[in-house]
Amino acid sequence: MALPSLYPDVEIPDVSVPAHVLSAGGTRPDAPALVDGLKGDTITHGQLAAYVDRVAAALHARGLRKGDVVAVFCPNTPWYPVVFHGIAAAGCVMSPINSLYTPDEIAFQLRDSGAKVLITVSPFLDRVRAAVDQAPVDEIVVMDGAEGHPSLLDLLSTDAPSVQVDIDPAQDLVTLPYSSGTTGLPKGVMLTHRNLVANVVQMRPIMDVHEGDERIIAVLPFFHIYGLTVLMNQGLAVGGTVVTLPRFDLEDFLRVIQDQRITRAFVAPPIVLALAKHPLVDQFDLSSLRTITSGAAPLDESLALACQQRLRQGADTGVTVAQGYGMTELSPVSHSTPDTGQEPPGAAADVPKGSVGYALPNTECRLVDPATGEDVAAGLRGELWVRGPQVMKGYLNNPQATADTLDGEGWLHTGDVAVVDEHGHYTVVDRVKELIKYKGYQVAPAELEAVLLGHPEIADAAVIGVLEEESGEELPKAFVVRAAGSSLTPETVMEYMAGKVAPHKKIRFVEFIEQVPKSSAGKILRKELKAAR
Ligand code: 4UV
Repeated sequence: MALPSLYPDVEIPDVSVPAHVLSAGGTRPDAPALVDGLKGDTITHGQLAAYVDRVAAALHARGLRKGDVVAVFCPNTPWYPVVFHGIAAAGCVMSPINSLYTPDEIAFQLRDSGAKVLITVSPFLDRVRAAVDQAPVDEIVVMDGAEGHPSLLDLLSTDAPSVQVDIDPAQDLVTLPYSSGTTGLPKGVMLTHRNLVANVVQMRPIMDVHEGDERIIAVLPFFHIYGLTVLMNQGLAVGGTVVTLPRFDLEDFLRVIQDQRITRAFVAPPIVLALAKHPLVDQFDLSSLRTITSGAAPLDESLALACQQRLRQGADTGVTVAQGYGMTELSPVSHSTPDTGQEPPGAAADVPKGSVGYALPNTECRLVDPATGEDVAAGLRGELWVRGPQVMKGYLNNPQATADTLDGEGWLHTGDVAVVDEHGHYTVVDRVKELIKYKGYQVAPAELEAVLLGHPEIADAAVIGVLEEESGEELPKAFVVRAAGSSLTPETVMEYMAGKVAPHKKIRFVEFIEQVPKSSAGKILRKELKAAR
């Protein structure tokens, strides 16, 4: 049975992402849209719209057309949104690459997405060169300039005429992030203009938005869909100021909150942990914060409370620690706890701290027993299925994976297990998919297994996540079958992997086994490995 949202539906404007998100450029042209948290450089809403127009014109003049993929590989800076919206306004599709990726990982995404152009920054150029040796692109734009490459300034100073691309928001893709979904290798997640516009609009009723007075700290990366939709696009769409940090450093993070009078922080659980426990926190005035929203991995109830209590001490405004739930395939948000006063009509009870709150407007849910495909009885746990305008179009060039995740009735099978109480509060309690999450980042076991199998002395391998009690993090563990005569040690396996994959995907434990347990169809029986460890 479909459980509707408790919020009334919102209307989703039938426009492109830039048309929706950049509208503040018309109403508040002089207000700051983007601030570099470390350097202070500022782009106003008016400048942002003008720069986006130039980037779109320049890309068009270089021959890029609707549907062409442009990969972006750079840390958070005020220029990232300029580039993203420029690509989108040209009708092209932005595929964001994780800043920590190795050349092999970059090459995989360039090849799989069919990217024609790659936009990056000079400190990343060594990795880019090694990647494009394997997966060539037509052109590499180096934002801050490098010999032999066009720079962002070159794009911005084009005198090419403005472009008006005819975009069909419901069909045309705007971004192609990569996610392993419930199983297998990372796949291109096809998100349309409508998916992203819908998700920005769907968040509105759960937030007590102070129009034009929202100051959001963007420390989570824009290359992850949480950063792209929630921090960047939601923040800009309400006429707010998005303050960027290129990486997480606790002291910088606290200083920027204090100095920039940040009102909202969207973070992942490790940052909540730091806010709750780290002594540095007491040295800064964080009283401007109204809401801290945690997402991307489970947030422990007592940790959320400890963080909220600590930050409320001595502050005039009562900061709320909230939680959102999302998934790349959901653009990404389907659930969130509301700001005070933004509860659905008639809702009385406080949202429990461990909960991910209510389903957003226009979002239907089901909780299903994966074994039978039937809805579970009220109050019981089941796999969360979601249907709504934020659900992806599908996986790029992968109809089988699409059909396995998105059924014929439009339900996205999340692979997460949840319960819902009588007040409509959802709590995520488990995960039935293969995915491992490390500090909020995706780690796909199948991807690590493929890399392990590339080692000549490894005959077979399987990867699972093991919980580290203290941090609450899941750490990737490899079970390895050595080839005959191999003298591999756990250390040599870990070293080999560390050279091949991004730091968050590193194998942290290795156990040698005789045989990987598999079903008769050849599927790794991960449950058996989990039970045996
Ligand atoms: O695909 P992905 O990497 O996507 C995300 C998105 C997280 C967001 C997005 C918008 C928000 O407002 C927000 O609060 C969080 O992480 O990984 C998707 C998987 O991450 C786990 C779950 O297994 C998803 O399928 N996950 C994400 N959020 C939560 C979570 C959560 N609050 N509690 C438990 N697991």
